[in-house]
Amino acid sequence: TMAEELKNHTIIFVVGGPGAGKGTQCRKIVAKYGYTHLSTGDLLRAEVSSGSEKGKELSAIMKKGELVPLETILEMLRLAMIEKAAASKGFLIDGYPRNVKQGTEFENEVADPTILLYIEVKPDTMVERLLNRGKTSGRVDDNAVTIKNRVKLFYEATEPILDFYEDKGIIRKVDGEGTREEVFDHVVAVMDSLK
Ligand code: B4P
Repeated sequence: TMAEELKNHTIIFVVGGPGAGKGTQCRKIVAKYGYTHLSTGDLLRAEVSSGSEKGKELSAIMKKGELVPLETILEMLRLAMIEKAAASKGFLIDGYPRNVKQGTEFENEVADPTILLYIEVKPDTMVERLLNRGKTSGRVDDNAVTIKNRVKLFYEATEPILDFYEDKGIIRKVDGEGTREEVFDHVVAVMDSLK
């Protein structure tokens, strides 16, 4: 089963608001610790670039700043994890879970997460960084209207997962407000505590 296959793998959920720096910090973790980085946003954008019918539906959802259906995203993640399991010692699951249901379904169908790394930033910081990225990213969701929706949805749907995982004792919060390097110093402290 999937759970057996992943028994010796560390699984880290990387959670934070839009533009909190999840992808940025994950790339730094990969460079230093060699984990396998799976970004749900990147998986979705890859499907969109393929030009498939499904990709068109996904793009429309992302453009509004909404969440794509749970089954779609979980299946993408599961397949990517199976593909990489043999060559990997651990996974950074970046951008997932976005709500409690995504978390519980992952536990049912894949495995239990080792920790949840929570990158905490203020809403103003999210908006500022994403508007800045929007100048060059070409992403359909990096515009003022969509950003506002994404931030709102984060506080409504994603932040409440902290209560859920608090009880499990796996949350590791880091301050995401500093420079990329300052934030990474906090992340390193968490990563080093895992060994
Ligand atoms: P994501 O791709 O996850 O987008 P994100 O929240 O913008 O990413 P991130 O936090 O990684 O920001 P980054 O490091 O790039 O999701 C996009 C969409 O996909 C969602 O809205 C949703 O529609 C869909 N989706 C994704 N996962 C889903 C799921 N599980 N279920 C359903 N739908 C899902 O940083 C942002 C910017 O800030 C960059 O320009 C970066 O250079 C800059 N930055 C980073 N750290 C900085 C720092 N310390 N100081 C200054 N700038 C910094």
